[in-house]
Amino acid sequence: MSHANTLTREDLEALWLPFTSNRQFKASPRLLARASGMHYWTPDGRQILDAVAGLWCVNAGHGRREITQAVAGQLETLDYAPPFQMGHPPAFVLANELVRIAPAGLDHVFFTNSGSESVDTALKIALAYHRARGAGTRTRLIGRERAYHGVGFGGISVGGIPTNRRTWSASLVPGVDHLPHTHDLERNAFSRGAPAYGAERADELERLVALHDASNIAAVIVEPIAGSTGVLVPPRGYLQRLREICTRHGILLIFDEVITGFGRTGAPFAAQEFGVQPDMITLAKGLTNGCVPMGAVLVSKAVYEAFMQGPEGIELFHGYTYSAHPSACAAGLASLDIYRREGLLTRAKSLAPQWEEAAHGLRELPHVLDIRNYGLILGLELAGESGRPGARGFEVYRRCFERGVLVRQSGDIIALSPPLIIEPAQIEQIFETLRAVLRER
Ligand code: PXG
Repeated sequence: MSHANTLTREDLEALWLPFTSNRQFKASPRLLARASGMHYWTPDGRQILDAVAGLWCVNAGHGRREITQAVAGQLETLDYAPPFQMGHPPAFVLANELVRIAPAGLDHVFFTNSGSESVDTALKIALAYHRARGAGTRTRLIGRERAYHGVGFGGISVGGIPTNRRTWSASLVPGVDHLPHTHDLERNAFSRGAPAYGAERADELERLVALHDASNIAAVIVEPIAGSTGVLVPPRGYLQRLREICTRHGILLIFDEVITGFGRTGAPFAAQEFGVQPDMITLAKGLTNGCVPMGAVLVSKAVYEAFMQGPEGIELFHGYTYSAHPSACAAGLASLDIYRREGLLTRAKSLAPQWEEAAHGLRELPHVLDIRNYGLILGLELAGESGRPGARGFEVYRRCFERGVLVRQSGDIIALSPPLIIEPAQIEQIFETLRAVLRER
């Protein structure tokens, strides 16, 4: 094995990279060697501005000593503790800290190790909740087209990604319906913030209730802003309407805030930003600033209490070896501390006007079909090359990397979500780079 900085083609072979074109990558790999603040460095010393916070997770920027020291200290003090029928203090402290910043009424926390696990956990809680209340016929789950809820069988079932549904079609969880997505270029292209049109798409839920009867429906899960499938911002009034319909029919509403959580929209959680109260929120990513894998489900008092009314014994037959792992709890506590001290959970709000202005300045460039933004999130939709879907998006991604800016590509859509510590000059650098790359083509 060669030194990490001089990997040969052969050294690349054993690793099967996730969500990656392995053959293409191994033919021309992109490697990162270290990171600090807003930047990565490649093994040959090139500085890369991180415009995606790693993968929507490094909200306080890279290499934060407070976090690495807290994790090291925790591992030296208590490296591991079994989470079943046992506890350790940082787990309780972190749960309390999360409840403190969560929307009022979401008073309980179940820990997982990833967004995918958080989603599957929330879906299982929803089903078990109805059963605990004697409403065991409520088994149907409702997701949405173009939704990404991770890679578990539950998540890909309520998700709305055609590739998942094609590849694993016979193994998806039964009894799932999908709401239509809200993406509407015709009416909403170049919206600034929440688009004006499309709230009525929430009414599709009424249609599903009429079809199946509410007594068979357990929960609806949506990302407040869909991230992975290209940054789809909810039309004004849409989430409110979903909430009203769920409430009217006793259906639980789950917000998947794996991406929108921890300040991305300008408030701690999108639920607060949009003024809509879900029954559960799924979290991961920014929870530990990306340093240690961890996820969580925030649960309403009503849902939690329903479990506590049942017979004595284990109330929820669910959990992970690494639920509330001490190192993750330490990373979570240190991250929340930084977020609070540096005002990062609301900083996106003050930067959003500059972000929006700079983003919409790309409007007249070649191939630009849409620009959509919210908080410190951007979706830049490009016209695909004919017969080669995703090729233009990948080329823009590749060229930005060559010019020292890391962006994220989803088909022909470029997504941006920088660390929330970003400075105005770095916002300019991101958009100047995109401008130069788009002009080249
Ligand atoms: N829910 C949402 C809304 C997500 O965005 C997950 C669940 C799953 O989280 P884990 O931790 O299991 O990966 C996610 C993950 C992208 C991209 O390119 C986004 C995610 C993952 C990979 C790529 O935007 N989000």
